[in-house]
Amino acid sequence: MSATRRSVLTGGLGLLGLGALSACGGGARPVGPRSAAVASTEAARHARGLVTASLRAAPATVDLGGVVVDTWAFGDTVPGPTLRVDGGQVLRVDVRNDLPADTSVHWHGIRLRNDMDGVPMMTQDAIRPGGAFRYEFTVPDPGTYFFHPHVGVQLDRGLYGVLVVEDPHEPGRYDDEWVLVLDDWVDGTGRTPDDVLAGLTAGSGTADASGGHGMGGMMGGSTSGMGGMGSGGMGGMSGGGGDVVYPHYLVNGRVPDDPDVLRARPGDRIRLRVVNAASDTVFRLSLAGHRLTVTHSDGWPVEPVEGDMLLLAMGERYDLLVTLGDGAFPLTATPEGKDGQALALVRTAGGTPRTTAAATATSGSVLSLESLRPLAGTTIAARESDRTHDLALSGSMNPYRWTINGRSFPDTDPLEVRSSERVSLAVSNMSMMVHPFHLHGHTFSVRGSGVRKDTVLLRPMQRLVLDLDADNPGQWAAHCHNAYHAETGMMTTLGYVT
Ligand SMILES: [Cu+2]
Repeated sequence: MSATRRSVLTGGLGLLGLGALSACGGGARPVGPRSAAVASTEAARHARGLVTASLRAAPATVDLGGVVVDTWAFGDTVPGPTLRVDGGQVLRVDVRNDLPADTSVHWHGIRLRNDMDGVPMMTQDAIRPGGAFRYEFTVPDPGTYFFHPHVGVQLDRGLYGVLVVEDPHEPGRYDDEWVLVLDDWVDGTGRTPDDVLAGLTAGSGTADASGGHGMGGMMGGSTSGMGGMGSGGMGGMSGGGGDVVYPHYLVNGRVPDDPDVLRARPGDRIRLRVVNAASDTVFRLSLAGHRLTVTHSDGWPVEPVEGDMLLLAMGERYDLLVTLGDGAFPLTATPEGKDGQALALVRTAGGTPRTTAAATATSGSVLSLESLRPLAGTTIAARESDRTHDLALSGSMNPYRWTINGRSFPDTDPLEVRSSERVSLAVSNMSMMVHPFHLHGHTFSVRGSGVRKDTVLLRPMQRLVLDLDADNPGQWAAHCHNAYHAETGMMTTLGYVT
Protein backbone atom coordinates (compact mmCIF):
# COMPACT_ATOMS: atom_id res chain seq x y z
CA MET A 1 0.00 0.00 0.00
CA SER A 2 2.63 2.50 1.03
CA ALA A 3 4.97 1.55 -1.76
CA THR A 4 2.16 1.89 -4.25
CA ARG A 5 1.20 5.20 -2.79
CA ARG A 6 4.75 6.47 -2.96
CA SER A 7 5.05 5.50 -6.60
CA VAL A 8 1.81 7.28 -7.29
CA LEU A 9 3.06 10.40 -5.56
CA THR A 10 6.39 10.24 -7.34
CA GLY A 11 4.57 9.97 -10.62
CA GLY A 12 2.45 12.91 -9.63
CA LEU A 13 5.49 14.94 -8.73
CA GLY A 14 6.90 14.18 -12.13
CA LEU A 15 3.79 15.56 -13.70
CA LEU A 16 4.02 18.68 -11.58
CA GLY A 17 7.12 19.82 -13.44
CA LEU A 18 5.26 19.68 -16.69
CA GLY A 19 2.19 21.24 -15.16
CA ALA A 20 4.19 24.14 -13.81
CA LEU A 21 5.74 24.72 -17.18
CA SER A 22 2.49 24.70 -19.07
CA ALA A 23 0.74 26.78 -16.41
CA CYS A 24 3.12 29.65 -16.96
CA GLY A 25 1.82 30.79 -20.29
CA GLY A 26 1.64 34.35 -21.50
CA GLY A 27 5.39 34.90 -21.50
CA ALA A 28 6.02 33.93 -17.87
CA ARG A 29 8.66 31.23 -17.91
CA PRO A 30 9.64 29.33 -14.79
CA VAL A 31 13.16 29.78 -13.46
CA GLY A 32 14.59 26.27 -13.20
CA PRO A 33 16.76 24.95 -10.35
CA ARG A 34 19.84 24.83 -12.57
CA SER A 35 19.31 28.15 -14.30
CA ALA A 36 21.84 30.93 -14.82
CA ALA A 37 19.90 33.03 -12.27
CA VAL A 38 20.45 30.35 -9.61
CA ALA A 39 24.15 30.13 -10.43
CA SER A 40 24.60 33.89 -10.32
CA THR A 41 22.82 34.18 -6.97
CA GLU A 42 25.16 31.54 -5.55
CA ALA A 43 28.22 33.24 -7.05
CA ALA A 44 27.23 36.50 -5.36
CA ARG A 45 27.53 34.88 -1.94
CA HIS A 46 31.37 35.12 -1.77
CA ALA A 47 32.26 31.85 -0.11
CA ARG A 48 34.76 31.89 2.76
CA GLY A 49 36.16 28.37 2.92
CA LEU A 50 34.95 24.83 2.45
CA VAL A 51 33.69 22.27 4.98
CA THR A 52 33.21 18.67 3.87
CA ALA A 53 31.20 15.83 5.34
CA SER A 54 29.55 12.62 4.25
CA LEU A 55 26.27 10.97 5.14
CA ARG A 56 25.17 7.40 4.53
CA ALA A 57 21.45 6.79 4.68
CA ALA A 58 20.90 3.12 5.51
CA PRO A 59 18.84 0.72 7.59
CA ALA A 60 20.17 0.63 11.15
CA THR A 61 19.42 -0.97 14.48
CA VAL A 62 19.41 1.78 17.10
CA ASP A 63 19.16 1.64 20.89
CA LEU A 64 16.90 4.47 22.06
CA GLY A 65 17.77 3.77 25.70
CA GLY A 66 16.45 0.26 26.27
CA VAL A 67 14.10 0.43 23.32
CA VAL A 68 15.94 -1.18 20.39
CA VAL A 69 14.45 -0.43 17.00
CA ASP A 70 15.14 -1.19 13.36
CA THR A 71 14.95 2.07 11.48
CA TRP A 72 16.57 4.12 8.74
CA ALA A 73 19.28 6.54 9.84
CA PHE A 74 22.32 8.56 8.80
CA GLY A 75 24.95 6.23 10.23
CA ASP A 76 24.08 4.16 13.29
CA THR A 77 22.83 6.89 15.61
CA VAL A 78 19.66 8.91 16.02
CA PRO A 79 19.96 11.84 15.60
CA GLY A 80 22.58 11.61 12.85
CA PRO A 81 25.82 13.56 13.05
CA THR A 82 25.78 17.24 13.98
CA LEU A 83 27.41 19.21 11.16
CA ARG A 84 29.13 22.51 11.91
CA VAL A 85 30.05 25.26 9.51
CA ASP A 86 30.71 29.01 9.79
CA GLY A 87 28.26 31.43 8.24
CA GLY A 88 29.51 32.25 4.73
CA GLN A 89 31.36 28.96 4.24
CA VAL A 90 30.60 26.35 1.62
CA LEU A 91 29.26 23.04 2.89
CA ARG A 92 29.92 19.98 0.73
CA VAL A 93 28.16 16.80 1.81
CA ASP A 94 28.45 13.54 -0.09
CA VAL A 95 25.29 11.54 0.49
CA ARG A 96 25.13 7.84 -0.25
CA ASN A 97 21.77 6.08 -0.37
CA ASP A 98 21.88 2.53 0.96
CA LEU A 99 18.16 2.54 1.73
CA PRO A 100 15.74 0.28 -0.15
CA ALA A 101 13.96 3.44 -1.33
CA ASP A 102 14.60 6.75 -3.06
CA THR A 103 15.74 9.54 -0.78
CA SER A 104 17.16 13.08 -0.67
CA VAL A 105 18.52 15.54 1.87
CA HIS A 106 16.80 18.87 2.49
CA TRP A 107 18.71 21.56 4.40
CA HIS A 108 15.87 22.97 6.44
CA GLY A 109 15.92 26.75 6.85
CA ILE A 110 19.04 27.39 4.78
CA ARG A 111 18.79 30.06 2.07
CA LEU A 112 20.79 27.98 -0.37
CA ARG A 113 20.97 27.62 -4.11
CA ASN A 114 17.82 26.02 -5.49
CA ASP A 115 19.45 22.96 -7.05
CA MET A 116 20.80 21.88 -3.62
CA ASP A 117 17.49 22.13 -1.75
CA GLY A 118 16.84 18.39 -1.82
CA VAL A 119 13.25 18.21 -3.05
CA PRO A 120 12.93 15.42 -5.66
CA MET A 121 11.20 16.35 -8.90
CA MET A 122 11.27 20.03 -7.92
CA THR A 123 15.00 20.73 -7.45
CA GLN A 124 16.76 17.43 -8.23
CA ASP A 125 16.20 13.80 -9.18
CA ALA A 126 15.71 11.53 -6.18
CA ILE A 127 18.81 9.64 -5.05
CA ARG A 128 18.13 6.05 -6.10
CA PRO A 129 18.96 3.03 -3.91
CA GLY A 130 22.69 2.48 -4.30
CA GLY A 131 23.12 5.97 -5.67
CA ALA A 132 24.85 9.08 -4.40
CA PHE A 133 24.52 12.85 -4.60
CA ARG A 134 26.92 15.65 -3.72
CA TYR A 135 25.32 18.64 -2.03
CA GLU A 136 27.49 21.75 -2.19
CA PHE A 137 26.28 25.22 -1.35
CA THR A 138 27.16 28.43 0.44
CA VAL A 139 25.58 28.67 3.89
CA PRO A 140 24.76 32.36 4.27
CA ASP A 141 23.22 32.78 7.73
CA PRO A 142 24.42 31.69 11.19
CA GLY A 143 21.92 29.79 13.29
CA THR A 144 20.50 26.43 14.29
CA TYR A 145 19.23 24.29 11.40
CA PHE A 146 18.68 20.64 10.60
CA PHE A 147 18.56 18.27 7.65
CA HIS A 148 16.24 15.46 6.67
CA PRO A 149 14.93 13.71 3.53
CA HIS A 150 12.14 15.30 1.52
CA VAL A 151 10.67 12.00 0.37
CA GLY A 152 7.46 10.45 1.68
CA VAL A 153 7.36 10.34 5.47
CA GLN A 154 11.05 9.46 5.85
CA LEU A 155 11.37 12.40 8.24
CA ASP A 156 9.46 10.25 10.75
CA ARG A 157 12.22 7.65 10.71
CA GLY A 158 15.67 8.30 12.18
CA LEU A 159 16.83 10.27 9.16
CA TYR A 160 17.66 13.65 10.67
CA GLY A 161 20.61 15.57 12.03
CA VAL A 162 21.44 19.08 13.20
CA LEU A 163 23.34 21.68 11.19
CA VAL A 164 24.90 24.36 13.38
CA VAL A 165 26.00 27.45 11.49
CA GLU A 166 28.39 29.34 13.72
CA ASP A 167 28.66 33.11 13.77
CA PRO A 168 32.37 33.99 13.78
CA HIS A 169 31.42 37.33 15.37
CA GLU A 170 29.23 35.82 18.06
CA PRO A 171 30.20 37.27 21.44
CA GLY A 172 29.76 33.79 22.94
CA ARG A 173 28.54 34.85 26.33
CA TYR A 174 28.02 31.32 27.55
CA ASP A 175 30.11 28.53 29.06
CA ASP A 176 28.88 25.63 26.99
CA GLU A 177 26.48 24.74 24.22
CA TRP A 178 24.09 21.78 24.08
CA VAL A 179 22.15 20.57 21.08
CA LEU A 180 18.73 19.15 21.94
CA VAL A 181 16.66 17.37 19.32
CA LEU A 182 13.04 16.53 20.10
CA ASP A 183 11.22 13.76 18.25
CA ASP A 184 8.10 11.62 18.23
CA TRP A 185 8.94 7.97 17.58
CA VAL A 186 7.11 4.99 16.06
CA ASP A 187 9.51 3.31 13.61
CA GLY A 188 10.51 -0.23 14.52
CA THR A 189 7.92 -0.58 17.27
CA GLY A 190 5.70 -2.81 15.16
CA ARG A 191 4.81 -0.15 12.64
CA THR A 192 6.71 2.06 10.26
CA PRO A 193 5.77 5.64 9.39
CA ASP A 194 4.56 4.27 6.03
CA ASP A 195 2.19 1.97 7.95
CA VAL A 196 0.93 4.95 9.95
CA LEU A 197 0.35 6.90 6.74
CA ALA A 198 -1.44 3.93 5.19
CA GLY A 199 -3.68 3.71 8.25
CA LEU A 200 -4.51 7.41 8.07
CA THR A 201 -5.28 7.37 4.36
CA ALA A 202 -7.31 4.16 4.68
CA GLY A 203 -9.46 6.02 7.17
CA SER A 204 -9.25 3.02 9.42
CA GLY A 205 -8.85 5.08 12.57
CA THR A 206 -5.60 3.34 13.32
CA ALA A 207 -3.41 6.36 13.59
CA ASP A 208 -2.57 5.15 17.07
CA ALA A 209 1.06 4.38 16.40
CA SER A 210 1.42 2.82 19.83
CA GLY A 211 -0.58 -0.14 18.57
CA GLY A 212 -3.33 0.60 21.00
CA HIS A 213 -6.95 1.01 20.27
CA GLY A 214 -9.47 3.71 20.86
CA MET A 215 -8.95 7.38 20.20
CA GLY A 216 -6.27 6.51 17.73
CA GLY A 217 -5.26 10.10 17.55
CA MET A 218 -8.07 10.85 15.17
CA MET A 219 -8.93 13.72 17.43
CA GLY A 220 -12.57 14.04 16.60
CA GLY A 221 -11.86 14.62 12.97
CA SER A 222 -14.50 12.18 11.85
CA THR A 223 -17.19 14.38 13.33
CA SER A 224 -15.89 17.75 12.28
CA GLY A 225 -14.53 16.59 8.95
CA MET A 226 -11.77 19.14 9.38
CA GLY A 227 -9.28 17.35 11.54
CA GLY A 228 -10.69 19.08 14.53
CA MET A 229 -9.30 18.43 17.95
CA GLY A 230 -12.66 17.46 19.34
CA SER A 231 -14.17 18.95 22.43
CA GLY A 232 -11.81 17.41 24.92
CA GLY A 233 -9.35 20.28 24.99
CA MET A 234 -6.70 17.82 23.91
CA GLY A 235 -4.73 20.40 22.04
CA GLY A 236 -2.86 21.71 25.05
CA MET A 237 -1.74 25.31 24.89
CA SER A 238 -1.29 25.45 21.14
CA GLY A 239 -4.46 23.64 20.10
CA GLY A 240 -2.10 21.14 18.52
CA GLY A 241 -3.06 17.59 19.40
CA GLY A 242 -1.77 16.09 16.16
CA ASP A 243 -3.07 13.13 14.18
CA VAL A 244 -0.81 10.36 15.44
CA VAL A 245 -0.36 8.88 18.90
CA TYR A 246 3.25 7.81 19.36
CA PRO A 247 4.61 5.15 21.72
CA HIS A 248 7.76 7.18 22.44
CA TYR A 249 8.97 10.75 22.64
CA LEU A 250 12.69 11.41 22.49
CA VAL A 251 15.32 13.96 23.42
CA ASN A 252 18.56 13.30 21.52
CA GLY A 253 17.37 9.85 20.52
CA ARG A 254 16.65 8.65 24.07
CA VAL A 255 13.47 7.56 25.80
CA PRO A 256 12.79 8.86 29.36
CA ASP A 257 13.76 5.57 31.02
CA ASP A 258 17.42 6.06 30.08
CA PRO A 259 17.71 9.72 29.21
CA ASP A 260 20.56 11.75 27.81
CA VAL A 261 22.48 13.27 30.74
CA LEU A 262 23.89 16.76 30.21
CA ARG A 263 26.59 17.75 32.69
CA ALA A 264 27.86 21.17 33.73
CA ARG A 265 28.91 23.13 36.81
CA PRO A 266 26.50 25.04 39.03
CA GLY A 267 26.21 28.61 37.77
CA ASP A 268 27.22 27.73 34.21
CA ARG A 269 25.49 29.65 31.48
CA ILE A 270 24.44 27.23 28.74
CA ARG A 271 23.29 27.89 25.22
CA LEU A 272 20.64 25.38 24.20
CA ARG A 273 20.09 24.80 20.50
CA VAL A 274 16.70 23.12 20.38
CA VAL A 275 15.28 21.49 17.25
CA ASN A 276 11.80 20.00 16.96
CA ALA A 277 12.40 17.18 14.46
CA ALA A 278 9.04 15.54 15.17
CA SER A 279 6.61 14.75 12.37
CA ASP A 280 3.29 15.31 14.14
CA THR A 281 4.03 16.74 17.59
CA VAL A 282 4.21 20.24 19.05
CA PHE A 283 6.28 20.20 22.25
CA ARG A 284 6.25 22.35 25.37
CA LEU A 285 9.79 22.51 26.74
CA SER A 286 10.81 23.32 30.30
CA LEU A 287 13.75 22.83 32.65
CA ALA A 288 12.59 22.23 36.21
CA GLY A 289 13.50 25.06 38.55
CA HIS A 290 14.85 27.29 35.79
CA ARG A 291 13.76 30.17 33.62
CA LEU A 292 14.52 29.97 29.91
CA THR A 293 15.69 32.94 27.85
CA VAL A 294 14.96 32.78 24.13
CA THR A 295 17.73 34.41 22.05
CA HIS A 296 17.09 33.07 18.53
CA SER A 297 14.15 31.71 16.57
CA ASP A 298 14.87 29.65 13.42
CA GLY A 299 18.43 30.96 13.61
CA TRP A 300 17.53 34.65 13.72
CA PRO A 301 18.28 36.77 16.84
CA VAL A 302 15.38 38.11 18.88
CA GLU A 303 15.25 40.49 21.82
CA PRO A 304 16.06 38.15 24.71
CA VAL A 305 12.83 37.19 26.47
CA GLU A 306 12.42 35.03 29.54
CA GLY A 307 9.74 32.52 30.49
CA ASP A 308 9.04 29.18 32.13
CA MET A 309 8.13 27.10 29.09
CA LEU A 310 8.61 27.24 25.34
CA LEU A 311 6.32 25.96 22.60
CA LEU A 312 8.10 24.45 19.57
CA ALA A 313 6.28 23.33 16.47
CA MET A 314 7.62 20.76 14.02
CA GLY A 315 10.48 22.24 12.00
CA GLU A 316 11.03 25.18 14.40
CA ARG A 317 14.36 25.80 16.12
CA TYR A 318 14.98 27.98 19.15
CA ASP A 319 18.20 28.99 20.88
CA LEU A 320 17.93 29.51 24.63
CA LEU A 321 20.20 30.68 27.41
CA VAL A 322 19.87 29.19 30.88
CA THR A 323 21.95 29.69 34.03
CA LEU A 324 22.11 26.40 35.88
CA GLY A 325 21.40 25.84 39.55
CA ASP A 326 23.04 23.24 41.77
CA GLY A 327 21.54 19.77 41.47
CA ALA A 328 19.92 17.47 38.94
CA PHE A 329 16.99 18.73 36.92
CA PRO A 330 14.63 17.11 34.42
CA LEU A 331 14.45 18.85 31.09
CA THR A 332 11.06 17.85 29.75
CA ALA A 333 9.37 18.22 26.40
CA THR A 334 5.67 17.52 26.77
CA PRO A 335 3.74 16.66 23.61
CA GLU A 336 0.82 19.03 23.20
CA GLY A 337 -2.48 17.23 23.50
CA LYS A 338 -0.90 13.80 23.81
CA ASP A 339 0.09 11.49 26.64
CA GLY A 340 3.75 10.83 27.26
CA GLN A 341 6.88 12.86 27.60
CA ALA A 342 10.35 13.41 26.27
CA LEU A 343 13.07 13.82 28.87
CA ALA A 344 16.73 14.65 29.31
CA LEU A 345 18.57 15.14 32.59
CA VAL A 346 20.64 18.20 33.43
CA ARG A 347 23.12 17.50 36.18
CA THR A 348 25.47 19.90 37.96
CA ALA A 349 25.82 17.82 41.13
CA GLY A 350 25.30 14.27 42.37
CA GLY A 351 22.10 12.91 43.81
CA THR A 352 18.74 12.23 42.30
CA PRO A 353 16.72 14.85 40.49
CA ARG A 354 14.86 16.93 43.00
CA THR A 355 11.81 16.76 40.81
CA THR A 356 10.43 14.02 38.62
CA ALA A 357 8.60 13.82 35.37
CA ALA A 358 5.42 14.49 37.29
CA ALA A 359 6.76 17.97 37.93
CA THR A 360 6.32 18.98 34.30
CA ALA A 361 5.50 22.63 34.24
CA THR A 362 1.83 23.15 33.62
CA SER A 363 1.70 26.66 34.99
CA GLY A 364 3.92 29.64 34.40
CA SER A 365 4.63 31.78 31.40
CA VAL A 366 4.70 30.13 27.98
CA LEU A 367 7.03 31.52 25.34
CA SER A 368 5.84 31.31 21.75
CA LEU A 369 5.86 33.43 18.60
CA GLU A 370 3.69 36.05 20.32
CA SER A 371 6.42 36.57 22.96
CA LEU A 372 9.10 37.49 20.45
CA ARG A 373 10.40 40.76 19.04
CA PRO A 374 13.17 40.81 16.44
CA LEU A 375 16.57 42.12 17.38
CA ALA A 376 17.19 45.46 15.66
CA GLY A 377 18.64 45.00 12.19
CA THR A 378 17.38 41.47 11.67
CA THR A 379 13.94 42.21 10.31
CA ILE A 380 13.06 42.66 6.66
CA ALA A 381 12.83 46.36 5.80
CA ALA A 382 9.34 47.81 5.50
CA ARG A 383 8.20 48.03 1.89
CA GLU A 384 4.96 47.86 0.01
CA SER A 385 4.12 44.43 -1.33
CA ASP A 386 4.38 43.92 -5.07
CA ARG A 387 2.37 40.75 -4.86
CA THR A 388 0.20 39.00 -2.30
CA HIS A 389 -0.71 35.33 -2.42
CA ASP A 390 -3.55 34.05 -0.25
CA LEU A 391 -3.17 30.53 1.11
CA ALA A 392 -6.04 28.77 2.84
CA LEU A 393 -4.91 25.70 4.77
CA SER A 394 -7.59 23.08 5.19
CA GLY A 395 -8.37 19.41 4.81
CA SER A 396 -10.15 16.49 6.30
CA MET A 397 -9.40 13.47 8.43
CA ASN A 398 -11.78 11.14 6.55
CA PRO A 399 -10.77 10.89 3.83
CA TYR A 400 -7.32 11.86 5.10
CA ARG A 401 -6.35 14.68 2.77
CA TRP A 402 -4.86 18.15 3.33
CA THR A 403 -5.14 21.12 1.04
CA ILE A 404 -3.90 24.60 0.14
CA ASN A 405 -6.64 26.65 -1.48
CA GLY A 406 -8.76 23.52 -1.76
CA ARG A 407 -6.22 21.49 -3.71
CA SER A 408 -3.75 18.81 -2.74
CA PHE A 409 -0.20 18.70 -4.03
CA PRO A 410 0.79 18.15 -6.79
CA ASP A 411 -2.45 19.72 -8.02
CA THR A 412 -1.95 22.91 -6.00
CA ASP A 413 -1.46 26.13 -7.97
CA PRO A 414 2.18 27.34 -7.90
CA LEU A 415 2.69 30.72 -6.20
CA GLU A 416 4.33 32.76 -8.95
CA VAL A 417 6.86 35.43 -8.02
CA ARG A 418 9.45 37.48 -9.87
CA SER A 419 12.97 38.27 -8.72
CA SER A 420 13.35 41.43 -6.62
CA GLU A 421 9.69 41.58 -5.69
CA ARG A 422 8.41 42.04 -2.15
CA VAL A 423 6.03 39.15 -1.74
CA SER A 424 3.41 38.68 0.95
CA LEU A 425 1.92 35.31 1.81
CA ALA A 426 -1.39 35.68 3.64
CA VAL A 427 -1.77 32.26 5.25
CA SER A 428 -5.10 31.34 6.83
CA ASN A 429 -5.57 28.18 8.82
CA MET A 430 -9.16 27.21 8.02
CA SER A 431 -9.00 24.00 10.06
CA MET A 432 -9.13 23.10 13.73
CA MET A 433 -5.68 21.50 13.47
CA VAL A 434 -2.35 23.26 13.86
CA HIS A 435 -0.09 23.62 10.84
CA PRO A 436 3.58 24.68 10.99
CA PHE A 437 4.01 26.47 7.66
CA HIS A 438 7.52 26.16 6.22
CA LEU A 439 8.99 27.96 3.22
CA HIS A 440 12.16 26.72 1.53
CA GLY A 441 15.03 28.93 0.40
CA HIS A 442 13.82 32.14 2.08
CA THR A 443 13.05 33.66 5.43
CA PHE A 444 10.04 35.82 6.08
CA SER A 445 9.06 38.48 8.58
CA VAL A 446 5.86 37.75 10.43
CA ARG A 447 3.79 40.88 9.93
CA GLY A 448 3.09 42.61 13.22
CA SER A 449 6.14 41.72 15.27
CA GLY A 450 8.53 41.46 12.32
CA VAL A 451 10.11 38.31 13.75
CA ARG A 452 12.12 36.57 11.06
CA LYS A 453 11.52 32.87 10.56
CA ASP A 454 11.24 30.04 8.05
CA THR A 455 8.72 27.91 9.96
CA VAL A 456 5.73 29.36 11.77
CA LEU A 457 2.92 27.69 13.69
CA LEU A 458 -0.60 28.53 12.62
CA ARG A 459 -3.08 27.70 15.35
CA PRO A 460 -6.64 26.66 14.51
CA MET A 461 -8.34 29.38 12.45
CA GLN A 462 -5.33 31.70 12.79
CA ARG A 463 -4.21 34.01 9.97
CA LEU A 464 -0.68 35.34 9.54
CA VAL A 465 0.84 37.52 6.85
CA LEU A 466 4.42 36.62 5.98
CA ASP A 467 6.54 39.19 4.11
CA LEU A 468 9.60 38.15 2.13
CA ASP A 469 11.98 39.39 -0.50
CA ALA A 470 12.08 37.30 -3.66
CA ASP A 471 15.88 37.15 -3.83
CA ASN A 472 16.62 33.47 -4.41
CA PRO A 473 15.50 32.26 -7.84
CA GLY A 474 14.17 28.77 -8.44
CA GLN A 475 11.28 26.50 -7.59
CA TRP A 476 10.75 26.23 -3.83
CA ALA A 477 8.54 24.00 -1.71
CA ALA A 478 6.13 25.71 0.68
CA HIS A 479 4.29 23.30 2.93
CA CYS A 480 3.03 22.20 6.29
CA HIS A 481 5.78 20.63 8.39
CA ASN A 482 3.48 17.95 9.71
CA ALA A 483 5.00 15.13 7.63
CA TYR A 484 1.61 13.43 7.22
CA HIS A 485 -0.13 16.64 6.15
CA ALA A 486 2.59 17.47 3.62
CA GLU A 487 2.62 13.95 2.19
CA THR A 488 -1.17 13.98 1.72
CA GLY A 489 -1.30 17.31 -0.04
CA MET A 490 -0.59 20.37 2.11
CA MET A 491 2.24 21.60 -0.09
CA THR A 492 2.73 23.95 -2.99
CA THR A 493 5.52 25.66 -4.95
CA LEU A 494 6.83 29.19 -4.64
CA GLY A 495 7.99 29.46 -8.23
CA TYR A 496 10.09 32.20 -9.80
CA VAL A 497 9.13 33.22 -13.31
CA THR A 498 10.80 35.60 -15.71
CU1 LIG B 1 -0.54 20.64 8.73
